[in-house]
Amino acid sequence: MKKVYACFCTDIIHEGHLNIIKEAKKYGEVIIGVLSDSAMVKYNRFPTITVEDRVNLIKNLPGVDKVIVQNQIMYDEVFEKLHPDYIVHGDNWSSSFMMAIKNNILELTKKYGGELIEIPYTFNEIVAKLDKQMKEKLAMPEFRRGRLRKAIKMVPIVKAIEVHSGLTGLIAEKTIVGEEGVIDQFDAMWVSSLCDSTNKGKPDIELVDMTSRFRTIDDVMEVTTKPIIFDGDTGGMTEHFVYTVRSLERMGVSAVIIEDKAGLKKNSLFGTEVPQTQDTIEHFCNKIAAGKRAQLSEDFMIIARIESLILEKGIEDALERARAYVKAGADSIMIHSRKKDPDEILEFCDKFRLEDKDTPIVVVPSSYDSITDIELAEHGANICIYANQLLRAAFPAMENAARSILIHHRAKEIDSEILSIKKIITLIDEL
Ligand code: SPV
Ligand code: MG
Repeated sequence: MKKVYACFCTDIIHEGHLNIIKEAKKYGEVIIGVLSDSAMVKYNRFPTITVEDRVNLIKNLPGVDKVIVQNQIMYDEVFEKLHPDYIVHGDNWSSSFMMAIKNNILELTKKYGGELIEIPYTFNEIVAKLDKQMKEKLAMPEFRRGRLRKAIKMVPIVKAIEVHSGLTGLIAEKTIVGEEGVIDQFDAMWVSSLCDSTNKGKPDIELVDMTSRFRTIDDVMEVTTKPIIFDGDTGGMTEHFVYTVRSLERMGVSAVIIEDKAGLKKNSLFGTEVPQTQDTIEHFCNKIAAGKRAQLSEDFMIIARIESLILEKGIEDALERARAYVKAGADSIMIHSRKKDPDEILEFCDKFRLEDKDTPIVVVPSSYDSITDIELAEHGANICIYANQLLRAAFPAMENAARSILIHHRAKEIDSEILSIKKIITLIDEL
């Protein structure tokens, strides 16, 4: 009996999946791979049911002989262990990341034998509707809110990218790479105070009020499903912070990060170049505890941000604060640095991990940008925030376009460097 293999990355079964099974059955014993949680995340399909439930769902389908869990998007392990005679896949290799999968399968068939059978991808109204419903479920506040805690458990390190509008939200949501056989995408979004303020032409000094910051969150949420980490600055007065926590939870935000500064907050990347005061441990702990008491949902996270290294108070001060903030109820801690090299961040992470194995650590490698998120994960970091790169990329590109038009008295010279008119009018899908 020949072995026929197909991999499913889904929480629901529709005609397309049944078609694949029907086709596969013609060739022999049908083995279906259920993509694991961590691999599904990379595939832009955050699981809404457990892997066990997905296995059971598929086990009971007519025509299926065996179900296994496929741990990686790529098929190497499947070929090594199973030696399938046929791989059945829909012909939806439209994007570069899907092509990476096709190339992987073709290479493996050369090495191990076996044949790829491509069948026309089922695309009809019902399939499209089911697909859309699944996406919409992911965007619901109660589901989105819990996604960050789940993601921390699923991936080696949660990669968050800064967003400040619907458009940047779409970039965070949809950008997927498939280079060198590795499929990757961002796991979460960061609503940065620096970028949200700068985008509104205002300084990063807690001047943009919460109503306006929430408006940005809403714009992002309208067009995305990924979890949101909100930069709550100092959290303001404790009496106000408790209301912010409730509002963020209700919206479906997954976490707020508040920093231990007092008085007029300036951006951390100024360091000691401008006067900045660190809050007392006691006062900041009270703020964290009040936020935790106000919280109604279980999955929302309050993350305490330690500014000791920014203010040159040293690692020991940072560690002392980390301990106190965790004790006060912080679900996670963020450690920040504006040094060019990552040494002090790594030293902090290593030392903190020796005494606390569980509390997630958040890092923001804006200044120390030579280290990779993979290396930071090896030192115990759980969330890596790329805090300002989208806005920093957009500004010089926009300024360049404005200058070119002024210099040449026309737009022709800049045209080849900017998005084509055809692309801009079709960039956003209509419902
Ligand atoms: C932000 O992005 O607004 C931050 C990170 O708080 S930093 O700008 O480095 O302070
Ligand atoms: Mg900020």
